[in-house]
Amino acid sequence: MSLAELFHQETGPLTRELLRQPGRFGLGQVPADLRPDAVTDMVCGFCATGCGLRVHLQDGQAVNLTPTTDYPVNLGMACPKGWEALRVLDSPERAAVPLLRDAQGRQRPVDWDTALTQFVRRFQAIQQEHGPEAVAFLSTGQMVTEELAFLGALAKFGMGMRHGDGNTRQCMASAVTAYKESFGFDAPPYTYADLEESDVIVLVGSNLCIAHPILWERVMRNRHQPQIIVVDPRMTETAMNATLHVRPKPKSDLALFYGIARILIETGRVDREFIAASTRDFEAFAEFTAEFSEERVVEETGVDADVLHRMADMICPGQRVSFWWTMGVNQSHQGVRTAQALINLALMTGSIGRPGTGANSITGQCNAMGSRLFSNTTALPGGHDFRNPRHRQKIADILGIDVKRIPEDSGLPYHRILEEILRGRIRGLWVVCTNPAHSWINQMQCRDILDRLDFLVVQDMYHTTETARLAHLVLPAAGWGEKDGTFINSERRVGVVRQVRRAPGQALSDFRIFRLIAQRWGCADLFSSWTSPAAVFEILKRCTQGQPCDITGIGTYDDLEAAGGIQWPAPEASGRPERERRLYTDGRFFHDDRRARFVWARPEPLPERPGGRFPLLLMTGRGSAAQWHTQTRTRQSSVLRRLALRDSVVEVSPTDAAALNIATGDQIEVISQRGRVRARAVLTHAVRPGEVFMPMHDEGVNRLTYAAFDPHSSQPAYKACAVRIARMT
Ligand SMILES: Nc1nc2c(c(=O)[nH]1)N[C@H]1C(S)=C(S)[C@@H](COP(=O)(O)OP(=O)(O)OC[C@H]3O[C@@H](n4cnc5c(=O)[nH]c(N)nc54)[C@H](O)[C@@H]3O)O[C@H]1N2
Ligand SMILES: Nc1nc2c(c(=O)[nH]1)N[C@H]1C(S)=C(S)[C@@H](COP(=O)(O)OP(=O)(O)OC[C@H]3O[C@@H](n4cnc5c(=O)[nH]c(N)nc54)[C@H](O)[C@@H]3O)O[C@H]1N2
Ligand code: SF4
Ligand SMILES: [Mo]
Repeated sequence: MSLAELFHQETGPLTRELLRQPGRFGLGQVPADLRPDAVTDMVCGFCATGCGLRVHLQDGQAVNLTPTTDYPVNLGMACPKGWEALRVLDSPERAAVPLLRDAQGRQRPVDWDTALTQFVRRFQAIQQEHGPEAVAFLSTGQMVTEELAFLGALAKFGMGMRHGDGNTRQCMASAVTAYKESFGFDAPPYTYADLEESDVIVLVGSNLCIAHPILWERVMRNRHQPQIIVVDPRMTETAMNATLHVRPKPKSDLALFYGIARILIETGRVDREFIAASTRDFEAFAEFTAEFSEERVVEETGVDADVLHRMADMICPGQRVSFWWTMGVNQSHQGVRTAQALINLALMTGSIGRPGTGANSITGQCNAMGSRLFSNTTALPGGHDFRNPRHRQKIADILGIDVKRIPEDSGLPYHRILEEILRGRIRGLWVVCTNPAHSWINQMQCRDILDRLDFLVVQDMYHTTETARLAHLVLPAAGWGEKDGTFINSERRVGVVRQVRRAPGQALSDFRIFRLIAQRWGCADLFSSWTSPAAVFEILKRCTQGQPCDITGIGTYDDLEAAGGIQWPAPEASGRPERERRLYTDGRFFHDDRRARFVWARPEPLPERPGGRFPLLLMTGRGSAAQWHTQTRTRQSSVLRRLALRDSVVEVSPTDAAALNIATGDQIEVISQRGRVRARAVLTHAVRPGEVFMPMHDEGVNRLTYAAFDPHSSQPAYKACAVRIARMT
């Protein structure tokens, strides 16, 4: 039985119940005493699809929601998380007061005044003793743009921090680097309509049915009877619906795509005109691909020669072919080059800039794209470069600050920040809107590192997250629906979110918290114009002027709501923005010579190869459409809990299970060099002999993972480590 089947067995009765009684779970019907008197449209706060949700209000407070029917993203559809978005906000786990650890090590409620005093006193003391670099921050792709920009600016320009990174490193870093190197800017080309306009849709390392269910619905609306190629070592829900499921050995994608490139080149199925006009370095790339003979590719990937040729036949020029990738590509020791191998295929077949085409990275978190442009971690606001003096001066002028306050490089990436904590050079950490004590790779080491901090501050909606439990100070934050701002979705659409209810207890919006900290820290004068999210949106717009992501033409939040969101770029002079827009329609990219680059590298062996005592390869990823990451939010909804698997599971092939006398449902142990976790065995041909899969939502999973990183993007390679399984003794 596969995870998908088990899922249907466990959740089928509820689904039927929901269908019979649509009103009971808040799906559509509002109780008589809660008649809404107004509605407001806003964007969902879970995934980067960015669906529009219509929130029904009574006396200004949310009483219900329905998917917005005319929003260009979701066209009236929503997945279970969207439907339950309001409900997860009500929970005894919500952080409602600040908590401070006392001398006995217990977290005690304190008032905001005490919390802020401690925050400033402890962090400033660390900086005075060990230098400003001894305090760092970890940010997020899940706060509104105005907040994550405030955090980045406050920390680096106001509080003197050098190092800060985001959970987007876990997620998008490889795509960002790939786009920057290949196109000259982190600019994904597509609009979601491309899913409906393709003749051929190539999904690589993406389980769209689970992770982006509404995008899968968009695929289902495609009237061109598209061929769907799914490249995934596992038989996922998405692969089950493919025309062609290509099943390479894990992390052999590079060889596969170079092999396809060679076939296309040798048979002359490339777009010579596009290559000549819009790209560079094709000839050298073509020469390189000659190494990838059919025999070699079959050997390295385990993909049959006829499958290889069928795939090549489907993606030749003339067709509208779109390539889409997610974490099966990014979370790899060669994530950047794998993403670029797909970009190369799109470039050489001219599959870019036209409807139904593109080399398209799908992002994960609701505001990963906002974080990429405005978080002030790897890039200065508006996609500017820390190392470029002109860029530093431009941002300093717009913000009205001394350019000397702007660091001359981007600071350390996530894993290097943790290393510096281990070395004792970083001693204070401010974690905002992310839960590294569950989500970061190799928890055994991560927990040890977080334990070494002199002062750990966690700012979260819930006081029960794994990281909040370790904190010296917990700052209670408002969540989605409890504050205003904007998100940018995967297709570069800026959408608005609104406050439609009050945050519990003394919880404050992250925006308010940052303002209070600026005052207490003594740098409020730098942020005197950062008075509200709307005011910050104006500042951020100015930061984008003249950049590929120029949004100076966007008006107010109300304009965004009325337009159904607006995709960047939307420069001031461009007039009324269209509903859909794609990039590179003129074949010009963002490098100085306006040409895209072919970029490639030889495949490298897995950092931790299965063998000996650990003969199996563990893959990890999303488990169900009802579970969100570390589950702090989704476990608060009884509906979502019932739509998810009840306990930790591990998919095992029947062959491996038989050798160990394991049956479906058995509690087994999954063991790596670093740790062991207990899970229920699910016997399934969804994984092959030698491979196992576990959803990432259970806290134990990252006790197993091996901390390897892509050298160019520093993104963790979550999807491959060596394990063994054993019956419980
Ligand atoms: N329900 C739900 N939806 C979500 C999320 C969630 O937590 N829950 N999270 C959101 C976020 S932040 C993200 S980043 C996205 C992630 O969305 P996806 O990337 O689609 O999800 P994953 O399951 O992490 O990984 C996708 C697939 O990669 C495959 N894979 C593993 N190794 C390889 C390999 O070597 N090659 C190839 N080709 N494939 C491989 C896995 O088998 C898996 O099916 O989902 C977003 N949407
Ligand atoms: N093994 C394995 N590990 C993985 C992955 C994998 O595929 N396999 N995927 C990785 C990926 S792609 C990602 S994106 C990460 C996600 O990893 P995390 O970012 O750690 O996961 P979340 O559960 O989304 O954590 C977000 C936190 O922010 C809080 N929060 C939500 N909204 C707000 C707000 O408005 N303000 C504040 N202050 N707090 C808020 C939530 O309660 C939650 O605690 O996990 C990574 N980890
Ligand atoms: S698909 Fe993503 S954005 Fe749409 S409702 Fe579900 S979680 Fe929200
Ligand atoms: Mo992600």
